[in-house]
Amino acid sequence: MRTILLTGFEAFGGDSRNPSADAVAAVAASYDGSERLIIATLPVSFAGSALRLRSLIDEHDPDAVIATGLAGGSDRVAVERVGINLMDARIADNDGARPIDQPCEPDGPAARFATAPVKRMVAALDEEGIPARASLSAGTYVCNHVLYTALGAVRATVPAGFVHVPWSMSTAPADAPSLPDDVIARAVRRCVDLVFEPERLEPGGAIW
Ligand code: PCA
Repeated sequence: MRTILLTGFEAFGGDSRNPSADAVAAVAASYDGSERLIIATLPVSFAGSALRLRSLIDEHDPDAVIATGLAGGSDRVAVERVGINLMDARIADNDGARPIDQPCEPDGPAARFATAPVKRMVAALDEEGIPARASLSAGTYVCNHVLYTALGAVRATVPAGFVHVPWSMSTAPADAPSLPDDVIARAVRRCVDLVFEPERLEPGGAIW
């Protein structure tokens, strides 16, 4: 049996909940797949999230890692392709840290590509009628930091990736785009089920 580490984030920015943690908890509660699923809620802290993630990886030696977080204002699930070596925080994290134009890892590469099958995951969500896209930027806040950290912390053979979710209907501020809570959980579950699959070679990307 293989081990999959699946993480969500605690609330931040004055919110009382984070739909990523809700979705991860829902996936764990109903998980009937064949792998061992380890779930965790990461702190929205640059330093704290990386510490916790590294200690989870040390403790469980996962065969795959999927981290999830909220992209408030997005109307669809975004499967991230790249983590960049940059912290540039528009708001302070939950520990009060607000790095501006600092590297996540001073000696790390400029970027690390997700090793989870991004296009396959997006195609599967499309097929289920769940709005989804592949994303070329996870931002420069704690989610990007976690993606970048995870990709550097696991062995090269371990698929790792990040899924940004929109607001859920039960957490969205008035007039913000959202998806039903159960749809977000289904999207995360689908990504968990596909994490060991090979990537699909099909055209994608953006032409601006
Ligand atoms: N979203 C933030 C950090 C935690 C979360 O859920 C982000 O996109 O960086």
